[in-house]
Amino acid sequence: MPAMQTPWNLDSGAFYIPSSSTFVYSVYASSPNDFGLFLFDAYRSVAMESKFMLRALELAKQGGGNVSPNPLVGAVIVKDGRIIGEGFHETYGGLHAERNALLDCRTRGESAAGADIYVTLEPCCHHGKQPPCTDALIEAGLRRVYVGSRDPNPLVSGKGIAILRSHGIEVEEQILREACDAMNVIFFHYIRTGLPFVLLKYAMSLDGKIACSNGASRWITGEQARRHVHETRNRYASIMVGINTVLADDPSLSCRIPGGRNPIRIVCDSGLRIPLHSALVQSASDIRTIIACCEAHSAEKRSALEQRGCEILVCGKAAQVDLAELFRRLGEKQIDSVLLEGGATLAWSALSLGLVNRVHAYIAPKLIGGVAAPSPLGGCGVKNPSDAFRLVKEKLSTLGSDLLLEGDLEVPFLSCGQDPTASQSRTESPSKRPANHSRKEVI
Ligand code: AOF
Ligand code: ZN
Repeated sequence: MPAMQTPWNLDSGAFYIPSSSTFVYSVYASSPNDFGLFLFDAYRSVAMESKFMLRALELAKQGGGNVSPNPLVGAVIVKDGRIIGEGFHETYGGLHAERNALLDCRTRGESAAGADIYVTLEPCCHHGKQPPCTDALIEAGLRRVYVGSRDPNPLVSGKGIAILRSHGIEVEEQILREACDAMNVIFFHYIRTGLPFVLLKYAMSLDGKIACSNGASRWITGEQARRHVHETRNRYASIMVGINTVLADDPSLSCRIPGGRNPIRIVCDSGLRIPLHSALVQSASDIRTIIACCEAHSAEKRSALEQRGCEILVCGKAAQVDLAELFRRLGEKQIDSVLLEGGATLAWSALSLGLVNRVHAYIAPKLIGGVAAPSPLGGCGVKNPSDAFRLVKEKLSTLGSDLLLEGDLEVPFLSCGQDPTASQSRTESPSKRPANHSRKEVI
């Protein structure tokens, strides 16, 4: 994330007046009048609202990796300009942020009656694993609720706010909404589509190679970039690779940062070729491992894999895994996010089916060369640069001597051999799109 420009100092509560406001401030400072006072107060209250919502955002992020497929939510209770309670959604199925903040109030011996609460997501109003947060806020006698994002969950979606208002609680919406929305991009996508949010990640040399022509790939990027990947693994529910990557690299796909959490490993392996001695199968009884395959597979191999703790998911009757079906089934299993780590065939298939939402491209300042050295995307590619899949909201950062280019996909759907002029919109559900591939490699 780019450094956020804030007009205040979080620690001291002091104000920094941006240049656009200098005029207003100096008018007020040189000759205080009602207009100047009004503007200054308005400015201060916006800054205070943002300051408390920023704190709620900080709290919410602490739930990262533990609440999936629920959203990250933080809450701060404020009375007379002072924080009297804080909380966040800590674990899936556990207390919601608002109830944790109310609990914190009680622990501190404070009363939330007449206080304001800042919450990054609209309070829920339904019975799920937890009772409605709206009930808790009404019972506690909160005066005002400041909300970041609306909850797109159809069970909530505006109803939570309406219930609070109908009980005489003031509700202010869209406080730091962009930051609150961005924090829950995975939840928003999952709750709207039922499909996991897919992040395609690859590390390549400056000449676009993910390995040398002999297959050697350790390491293309440096330590900082690799650590960043492990931080991402820690936040994503699952990590997926194709069988060719398993056969070439024998990866463990674990999260190797202190206190990190391993994502569920998923291998796209149409013919169940994964070796029983591979690192993934050997550790399948410790780390959940799903092998997606086609109907035509050996019953003997399947049972050997199952005995070692692998889950077998049969997706499609054709010779290759039906990726659209696989992602739908993963969504049904409450897997809300997939970190797609290659290889090139699987990455192209997912991209061309419109299943990829975001890309993280790590670029090392190295030149590898070699016609046979692989690049991040296989498949048949587009026929014209104007048909290329485009990234939007792109951002470039440095990690040691490597670059990270990230961005979101905003693509027309193009499958191999399809007339680009007949391309479909990405807003259409991938499950309805034709899987018109002419891939030669097998995943
Ligand atoms: C909130 N505060 O901290 C969270 C909310 O099964 P449950 O009871 O945990 O409910 C999950 C749903 O509640 C989730 O899909 C989302 O709509 C909302 N999450 N709401 O007010 C919270 N985590
Ligand atoms: Zn709730």
